[in-house]
Amino acid sequence: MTNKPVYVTQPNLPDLEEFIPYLKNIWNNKILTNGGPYHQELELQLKHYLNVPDISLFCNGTIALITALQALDIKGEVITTPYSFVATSHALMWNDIKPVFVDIDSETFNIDTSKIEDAITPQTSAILAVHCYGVPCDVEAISKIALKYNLKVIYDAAHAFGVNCQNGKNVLNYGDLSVLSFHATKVFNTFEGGAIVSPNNLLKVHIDQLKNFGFVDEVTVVTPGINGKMSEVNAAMGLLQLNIIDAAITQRKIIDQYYRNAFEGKKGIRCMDLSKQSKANYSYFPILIEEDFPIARDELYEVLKKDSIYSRRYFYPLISNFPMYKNLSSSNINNLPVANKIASQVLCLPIYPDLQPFDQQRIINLILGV
Ligand code: T4K
Repeated sequence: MTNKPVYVTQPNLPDLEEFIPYLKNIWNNKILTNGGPYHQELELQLKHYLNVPDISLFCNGTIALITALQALDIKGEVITTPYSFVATSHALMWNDIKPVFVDIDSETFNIDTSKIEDAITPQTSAILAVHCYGVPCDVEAISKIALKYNLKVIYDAAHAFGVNCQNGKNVLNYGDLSVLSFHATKVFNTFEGGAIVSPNNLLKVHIDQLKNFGFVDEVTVVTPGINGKMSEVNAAMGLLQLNIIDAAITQRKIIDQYYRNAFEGKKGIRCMDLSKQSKANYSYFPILIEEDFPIARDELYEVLKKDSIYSRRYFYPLISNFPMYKNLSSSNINNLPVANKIASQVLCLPIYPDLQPFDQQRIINLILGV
């Protein structure tokens, strides 16, 4: 008998019965998109839940990233991390901006702020940093550098829904803009979706124009905007997600702690340090398979796969090693030793609220049994 497959994640869904009345409403009023009532309600509720000045909903995080760069009129070169999902750098390429990769910190896996200044040139206009796995970047250090060199800061906060920094401050309130993803695989999902968090309403209004073809009113187009709007079905899903998000994060925390306890003291396995945040969302459970583990990371990946456990090597390969980036001078392996090493050791284990204790124990037993 083969084991039931366990994937790295599984979307957290509200009861289907709860979704039906929302669908009925959508069917009745026939407003499917373009800033309808559920869209407006979700923006309002998210603004309160996340405690942010302003928020604009999007069809996904990637279009939101592309739009955030346009909203701040970023050009030339942007300093960024190679250790992320490709969408981070792709958003730069879609804006004809050159990514300049800086190595990552070996503890947080986020951009190493001590290396940013060396990468700044007269063409540098911004820093695009990622709160990888929901672990906050060194936001204070990034703010200081940005101020000194007059750079804009955009945070790819795709993983950082509801996260607070070590000082208790909301991670989404740092930088000029923060971008969230509400993809099915995220802690908070709207099937597909995303958002930009703005520090003021002026910027939000500009972003809302950019995501709606540049329309200001029925006959006025002020900018070559894109279609980045979130539909009513996605927004309705978001409203229901808000009812279950706290319970989901609590359940993730239990799973996270169970893994940590199981791997404590195990030679060759390093778990992420979450002490850099006062509130975590436990969106991923990455472990590093270090040199003194009995087998290599890829072998462990195969051992799990053979038993229908589908862990993921987020983020391997590094963005800088993909064909469209590898010829950049900053992609050179000598410039990114830490990122290359972490990418070769990382394995993200299944974590989601519905992960059954039996399956989690199965994963742990397989790992500890090698
Ligand atoms: N910036 C960062 C740092 C990001 O991580 C991402 C996205 C973005 C920007 C862009 O945001 P979006 O434009 O996506 O909103 C997944 C996601 O597609 C992607 O959203 C995410 N990051 C990335 C880290 O992971 P894949 O290729 O690993 O997805 P996939 O389809 O293999 O899903 C993983 C597992 O999840 C599956 O094995 C099974 C499960 N799953 C997946 C889906 C889609 C489900 O159970 N149900 C589902 O509907 O990229």
